[in-house]
Amino acid sequence: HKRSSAVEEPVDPFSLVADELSLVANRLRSMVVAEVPKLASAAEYFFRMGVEGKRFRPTVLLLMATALNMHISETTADGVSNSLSKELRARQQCIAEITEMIHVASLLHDDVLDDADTRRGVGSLNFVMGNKLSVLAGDFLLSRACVALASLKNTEVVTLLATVVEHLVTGETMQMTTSAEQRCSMEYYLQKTYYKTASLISNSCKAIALLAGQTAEVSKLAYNYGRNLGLAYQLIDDVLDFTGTSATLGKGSLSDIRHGIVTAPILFAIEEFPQLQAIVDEGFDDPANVDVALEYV
Ligand code: GRG
Repeated sequence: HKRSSAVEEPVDPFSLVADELSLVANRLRSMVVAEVPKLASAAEYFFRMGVEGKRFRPTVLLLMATALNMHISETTADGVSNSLSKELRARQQCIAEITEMIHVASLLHDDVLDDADTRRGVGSLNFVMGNKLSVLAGDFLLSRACVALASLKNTEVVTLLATVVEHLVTGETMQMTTSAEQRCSMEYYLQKTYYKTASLISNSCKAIALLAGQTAEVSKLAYNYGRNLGLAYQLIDDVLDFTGTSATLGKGSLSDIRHGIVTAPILFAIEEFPQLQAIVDEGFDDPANVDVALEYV
């Protein structure tokens, strides 16, 4: 919020880092150039202008960097420290780039697993270039992310973000292999959601804090902030799957329920209307069950 005016007007957080986001987007385009033409066009597909997505993660990370570097910029009157803070900011931008490459890699693999045909309002990469190139492009992006991560020469940060990839795979596997008992458990849903969505945001926030030389205590706060934000982000994403349209989502709605995946809106609806439980237990292969569940949600 603006503090100068008497009436506080909300500020669009994206506008605060808009210029830096363009810089990050340009750098990303140069970081994902592959040698072989087919792989090159596959890898750059979601970094093209206009299909870069919401860039939520880089935005959060750049804002986090602004907040956590305060103590450094406030004490820098001389040129030397100023160049140090510029170098720090460049390293934090690198975290934003790595995070986005890991995120896009996960989207490419996810669309293959789900056989999705649209993403970000255009054909998914698997739809346009096939499953094989999509998987390889995802692998390629992960490799480029690893190389960028290594260039930061900070083993704690490498470990954090390498572990995130394990978490993404774990969350996706949990979603694919849910037992009947786990299907309607809020605890299982939150654990899966942490792995699938919140881990990338929380651990990259922590990496921003560690690079800023923050204490373990502050780094933990950055992690907790990212964790809660990530969980909230996925909860909203799950609600939008019920309430959104192809135009607002950039892909079809009701994807979770049609894949038989039980998300928070259904879990909350069961709490309020216990009779929904029997329908959910029967499953959503029968389109009539989908319609009944939608009524309750
Ligand atoms: C290869 C890293 C890797 C992982 C494989 C497939 C898989 C394991 C994980 C899938 C994880 C996944 C897709 C989680 C969903 C996270 C999520 C909320 C995606 C949508 O994020 P937005 O809305 O997308 O920020 P945009 O398009 O705006 O970037």
